[in-house]
Amino acid sequence: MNETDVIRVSKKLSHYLRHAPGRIGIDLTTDGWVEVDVLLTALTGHGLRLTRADLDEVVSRNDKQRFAYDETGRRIRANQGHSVAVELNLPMAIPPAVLYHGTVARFLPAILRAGLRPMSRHDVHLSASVATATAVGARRGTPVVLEVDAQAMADAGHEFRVSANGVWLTRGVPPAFLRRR
Ligand code: HQG
Repeated sequence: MNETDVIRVSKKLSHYLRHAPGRIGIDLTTDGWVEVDVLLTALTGHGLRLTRADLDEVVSRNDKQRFAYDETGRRIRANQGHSVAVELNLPMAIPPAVLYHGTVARFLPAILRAGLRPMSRHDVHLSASVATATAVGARRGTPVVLEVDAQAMADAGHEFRVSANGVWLTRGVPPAFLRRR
């Protein structure tokens, strides 16, 4: 598979496994899984003919490791980023002292007033590295990176989880824990 195909298939998988399983007539379990066979059949029915080997390739080559198989290898899910109701059952984790969030200047007034909110996703997405946060912000324009005092948040009882692909997740970040970098 060439890189363009991997990206094209990844985008479709992200869409179906995070946001719109109904579009291809599949159901996700409450923790986000779908049987690989069911997924491949549904994709074929919607014009995307993939073998299991193709899917393996996309899962392993995806730039952000967005997808994972369960321990049996028979089910697949998106590691994070859902808008459909799922409970990923990720364990709580102790965050690094500082985490980063990439956004753009036009959202800052609202963010500094209301804090970081999950918007259409389940959680606010935070990164352990400035570079990743910068890339996330750059999807929308000139990136602005916010520093999150994750240690103070954790001390104050806010819960953090980390997805299988290293994205830090929390339900919201009040403005008091935010600082423009
Ligand atoms: C902003 C991609 C106004 C927030 C990326 C962001 C990431 C507010 C946007 C992952 C706000 C939400 C997530 C508030 C937050 N008022 N705007 N109170 N609070 N915002 O896409 O973090 O490719 O849902 O700053 O790489 O940009 O999908 O979140 O700009 O890891 O795997 O509202 O998505 O990964 O946008 O990106 P998003 P995000 P994937």
